[in-house]
Amino acid sequence: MNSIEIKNVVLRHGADICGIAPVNRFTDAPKGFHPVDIFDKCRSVIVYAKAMPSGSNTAQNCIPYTYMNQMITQEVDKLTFKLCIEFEKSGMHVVPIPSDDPYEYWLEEEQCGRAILSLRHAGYLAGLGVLGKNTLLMNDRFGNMIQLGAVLSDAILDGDPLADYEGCLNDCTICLEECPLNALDGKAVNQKLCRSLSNFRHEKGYVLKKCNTCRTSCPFCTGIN
Ligand code: B12
Ligand code: SF4
Ligand code: SF4
Repeated sequence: MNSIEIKNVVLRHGADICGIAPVNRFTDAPKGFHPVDIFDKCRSVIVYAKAMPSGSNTAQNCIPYTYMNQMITQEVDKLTFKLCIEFEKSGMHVVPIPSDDPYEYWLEEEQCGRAILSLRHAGYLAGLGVLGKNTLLMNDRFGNMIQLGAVLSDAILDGDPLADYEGCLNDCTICLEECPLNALDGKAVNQKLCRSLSNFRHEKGYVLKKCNTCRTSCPFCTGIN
């Protein structure tokens, strides 16, 4: 399959956007978190996303958004699973990247985790958007309301151009100001602070998304106009 055929397969299986990043674009990935550290024959990273319905953003209660977040994560993981089956049938060797959990890197004291591959960076390198000061990837059509997924492939494929649109306005600091925990500095998120709300542990054992303010307060939450 060539790059166009691959992207058509991904879109046909339910992704809203798809792009390809040749592995040589990942030179600045931290050691241990480069696609080749996961799959030594990786030549291309196929990155895609599903747009998340935004109605739950306006709920006064965190449960609808928590539910949507769980569902879209499962949807993207199911999509990745189906793509692996289809690509393998065509003779391609692919390695899946989970959309969220699990990952191994974990600093307990700092409450800081790191996925085997940063999907935000992979999405940027595949032309799916630009990184905002809230650290999220924003796409021109769907804003930051996208759930990312990826597979690593041994095929040498044509890369998509990087997004050429502007993301954050220079003087915009809404997400930094609106974060209730001051967890953002414009470049990274303090995970220990953020997790207390974004991954709030309810006494019944549920993990609730009690905060998504940096996402929803962004003027480009659902698209860049
Ligand atoms: C751990 C994690 C978190 C952590 C850390 C978030 C973060 N910004 O990294 C916490 C718990 C805080 C979190 C919260 C949320 N998350 Co989260 N999270 C992840 C997860 C599982 C791993 C991300 C990770 O490893 N971060 C740690 C490292 C990579 O980040 P870093 O330390 O800043 O990295 C630095 C360097 O190491 C270097 N670097 C690292 N890798 C690479 C690679 C290359 C090529 C380069 C050049 C550089 C580089 O650059 C960084 C800046 O210096 C990803 C899924 C995934 N596989 O990517 C989802 C993910 C980032 N989360 C997501 C979402 C939606 C959220 C929330 C909005 C959920 C909510 N509450 O509603 C919040 C948003 C908070 C925020 N502003 O980040 C989405 C983002 C979608 C998007 N539009 O960008 C993702 C991609 C899940 C998905 N599949 O879509 N999350
Ligand atoms: S999810 Fe909430 S706590 Fe975490 S960085 Fe965004 S606004 Fe701050
Ligand atoms: S709120 Fe403003 S600064 Fe933050 S990500 Fe959105 S555009 Fe960028």
